[in-house]
Amino acid sequence: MGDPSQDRAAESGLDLHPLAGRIGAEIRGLRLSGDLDPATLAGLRAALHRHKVVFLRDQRLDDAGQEAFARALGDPVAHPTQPVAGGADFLLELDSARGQRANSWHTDVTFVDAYPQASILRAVVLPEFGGDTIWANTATAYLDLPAPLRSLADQLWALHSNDYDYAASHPEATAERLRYHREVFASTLYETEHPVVRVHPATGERTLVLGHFVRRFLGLSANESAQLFTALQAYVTRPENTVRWRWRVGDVAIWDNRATQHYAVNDYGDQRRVVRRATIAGDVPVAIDGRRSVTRVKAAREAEPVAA
Ligand SMILES: O=C(O)CCC(=O)C(=O)O
Ligand SMILES: [Fe+2]
Repeated sequence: MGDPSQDRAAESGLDLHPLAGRIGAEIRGLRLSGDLDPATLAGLRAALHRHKVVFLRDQRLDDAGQEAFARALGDPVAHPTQPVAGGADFLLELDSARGQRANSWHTDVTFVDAYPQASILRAVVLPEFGGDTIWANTATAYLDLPAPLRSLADQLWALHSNDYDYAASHPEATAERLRYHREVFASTLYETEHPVVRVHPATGERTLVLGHFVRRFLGLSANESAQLFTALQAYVTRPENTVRWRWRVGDVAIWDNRATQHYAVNDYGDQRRVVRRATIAGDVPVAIDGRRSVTRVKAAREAEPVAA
């Protein structure tokens, strides 16, 4: 478990500038690469655990540089269903021209049990204006819950799946985007049960595990689940609990995916926006009572009947 005084010492080598009251800091004067020394890497991890998301301007990494840095930080993993970006080993590309806009609150890949512990995102092509990303702190959100809601959350489990109704949450989606969701994103169906409150293995903090992959809560009806989800999720996304980053090409954001959610603001119309992401392998969440998340379903989707 992280020792806060050791974490402070590890961070002391970094030029850290907090950006908002509860989450987010910019690190200046550091060039990310595969060759960072162990003390700098320890500092980065400590900063990540405290600030939840850190930003580094003007890194101008290429794919190989981003991948080398990811390997230095941990064990990179490719996305379980989406293809690796052209020319890369494990990077995922999100391109607005393909309708990949991530404009709903989520924690990455929570439809699997050991979802990534961290994500590293680099801005490749940006719109002239708009296209910011917002992150929210799921540890402070937990602390904000009034006592009765907190004890409810402490006992609650949720089913997460990648098989959600994309059209219902994205009414503007094109037919091509819907086909991509069905045939690529949900080509293998996952259903995983996670505790709504997990204990962060590095900090000991309790964090909320919610976001857009939640289908329902165990033991509650769809209707009850939807209402309770809205009530709990609202604590995550309160403006006081967030930080917003105005990207410049070459910037890198690194977030603790065990203690955050994020949302890519879709306010740039048909301008192009391309980002590339590396994810670092995570661990199976542990609930307050010691029980662990379980994947119940991992199955190839059956081919849909093709309209004649
Ligand atoms: O496009 C962005 O800013 C964030 C996209 C996203 O959700 C991710 O990279 O995990
Ligand atoms: Fe994401």
